[in-house]
Amino acid sequence: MPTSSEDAAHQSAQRNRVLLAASDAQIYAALAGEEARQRAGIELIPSENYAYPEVLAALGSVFTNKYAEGYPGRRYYGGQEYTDVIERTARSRARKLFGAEHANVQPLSGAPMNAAVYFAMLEPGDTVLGMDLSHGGHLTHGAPVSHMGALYHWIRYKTDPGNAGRIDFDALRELARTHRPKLIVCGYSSYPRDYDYAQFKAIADDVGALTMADVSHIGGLIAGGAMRNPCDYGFDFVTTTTHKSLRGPRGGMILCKNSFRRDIDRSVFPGLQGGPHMNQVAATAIALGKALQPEFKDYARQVLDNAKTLAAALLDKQATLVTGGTDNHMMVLDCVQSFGIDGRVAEEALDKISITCNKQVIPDDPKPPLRPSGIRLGTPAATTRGMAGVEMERLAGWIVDALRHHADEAALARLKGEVEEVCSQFPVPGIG
Ligand code: DSN
Repeated sequence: MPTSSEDAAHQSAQRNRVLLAASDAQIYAALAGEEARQRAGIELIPSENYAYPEVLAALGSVFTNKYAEGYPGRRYYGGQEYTDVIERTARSRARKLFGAEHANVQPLSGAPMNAAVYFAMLEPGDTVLGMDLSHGGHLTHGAPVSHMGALYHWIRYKTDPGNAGRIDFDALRELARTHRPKLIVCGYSSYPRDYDYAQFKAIADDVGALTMADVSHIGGLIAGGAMRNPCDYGFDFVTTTTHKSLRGPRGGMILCKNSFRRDIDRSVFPGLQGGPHMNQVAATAIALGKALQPEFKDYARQVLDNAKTLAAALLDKQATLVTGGTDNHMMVLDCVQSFGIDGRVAEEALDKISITCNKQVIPDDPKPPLRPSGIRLGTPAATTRGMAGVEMERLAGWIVDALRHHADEAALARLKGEVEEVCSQFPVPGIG
């Protein structure tokens, strides 16, 4: 029996949707189309997920109306009795989940989150060590096309093909000793392995560098206890987005030691951003609350189990995976080597069978970023829908069939039917 506040919430959500449908048919049709797309197919982009329904509710709430420059108890505008509650709650949940001394939950997303750390700790021209983009690093880890790449002197470390594509710590130590960076950044968006944070920290200590781990992809897997936590290794800064494996809103968080609290908070606001998006902060608090529940550990473990099962099944079917497999939630499939096609053709073939992935450069890719050699696959979203080992095995079969028969429209149509039939048995949180 719903309570009266549940009834009221239901009516208000329904009313808002009806209003939208009546007042802007064009946008409503796109929204309905996107819901149908998400329901019909399997999402394998490793950085995407299905937000909790409660997160969607908070994002669409009246907190979007509120300006809240400053921090709890120290705001520049009145009317903060509820915004302070949600921000304090989000910060304390983040500290508890990661074992961090301080959490700033205001970054609008991943790129400003990382920029805020750099602006807090670095002067223009300072030397930073970051992972090369094609080897798994992120744009904000010093890619030349980013403003951050231009502002600081980035030295890029790579993986070692002679060591199964793992990070080459000897070369990293050598680079650190030669260039004496002020900051060493680790973290990835396409490196399918866990990180040896102890080695990073030892190298940083050796040269007197600060340490930052950008765990945006695996924040939820760390929170769920399934992967190593850089906070346990004494990292100075840990950054994570909140919309990937954490299933929260699009946003970011910076975790740091108390000694950096003032610098980080001032760098986020007023240094880089204006008013925080309080609807996003409310949604972050909700996602962090969910991650504190015991069942979130099962989710995190299942994401990794599913990735291992999918990787093993792909390898069984003669696919080539960068590093030969995965320790985390994602894998990078070398389509040129496996199927003689580039990543764009592969992405388009999978789109046609309602499997969404993204084309992906592989280490030192000879091909350009819009026609790279690989694709990137990940399991957080499929796991959220309840898919497990059986579905992962089937997925591997569909993927390999589609890539082998990428020009055969009839074969693709048959595969699409099979994918969508299975998806119909796994509702999408928030839209059913
Ligand atoms: N776009 C995200 C990813 O896919 O990894 C990171 O910015």
